[in-house]
Amino acid sequence: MSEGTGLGRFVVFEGPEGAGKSLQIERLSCRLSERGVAHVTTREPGGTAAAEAIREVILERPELRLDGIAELLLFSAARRAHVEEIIRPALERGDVVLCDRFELSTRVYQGWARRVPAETVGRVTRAATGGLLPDLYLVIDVRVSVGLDRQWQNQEKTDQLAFFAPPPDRIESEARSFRERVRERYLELAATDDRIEVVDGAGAPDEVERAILALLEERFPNPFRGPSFRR
Ligand code: T5A
Repeated sequence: MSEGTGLGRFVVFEGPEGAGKSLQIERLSCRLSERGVAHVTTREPGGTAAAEAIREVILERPELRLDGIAELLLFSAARRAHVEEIIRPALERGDVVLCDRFELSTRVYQGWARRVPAETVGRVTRAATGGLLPDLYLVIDVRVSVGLDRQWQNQEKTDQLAFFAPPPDRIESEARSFRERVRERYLELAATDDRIEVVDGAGAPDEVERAILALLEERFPNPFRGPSFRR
């Protein structure tokens, strides 16, 4: 953790849509529970009532016109509430925080794909986070076509349970070239920053999970190394 007084680890899962972030967070959370490790799982945008309300505006109202700067400000407002109410208190208690997306998403989606200047993204983000950065970003990398297929399959499961399928959200409705830019940017940033590790997300869920556990055990023996993490 770059700031704060607690001993908790702050691990963020990133990657393109449909990469398998939520699934792997759920699995890691089960592993930590088995070992009695105090932890919190959360997501962006979201995690608090205010941030969930902002999420609805940003993602579920694609008819609203928002440019890259407006998106940056909204994601950042949600992040501010999330950091102050959930993430920082959890880290100060010494809990592990597993978060689905954080400021790397903003650098990639608003900064790169929406072309908001990096300096603007950096300044707004620092105001929102107070300088808090994760110990590690785990980027689950999949080809765009794989992510799209998985989202479709997920959608099919939801459709069987509901009369009306939700329409694609603001970002999901973007063209495939937007998704390609997103994926490329994650890989470029990972190549220049040791806080960012890339995990191949193409294999079966168990295989991806094993790769994530191996990486975490190596980076943070405490609290991730232990017999119950091995199958
Ligand atoms: N955003 C977010 C910004 O633009 N700026 C920001 O600052 C932030 C914080 C968030 C959107 O907001 C944007 C980025 C996003 O577009 P979201 O709904 O939270 O929207 O979207 P995602 O985070 O992309 O969530 P997804 O659910 O689409 O992707 P996940 O979580 O990566 O994938 P997951 O785990 O839900 O898996 C999808 C399906 O694939 C299966 C799962 O069971 C599920 O059905 N699956 C696998 N199948 C086969 N093999 C595997 N290895 C599998 N792993 C998962």
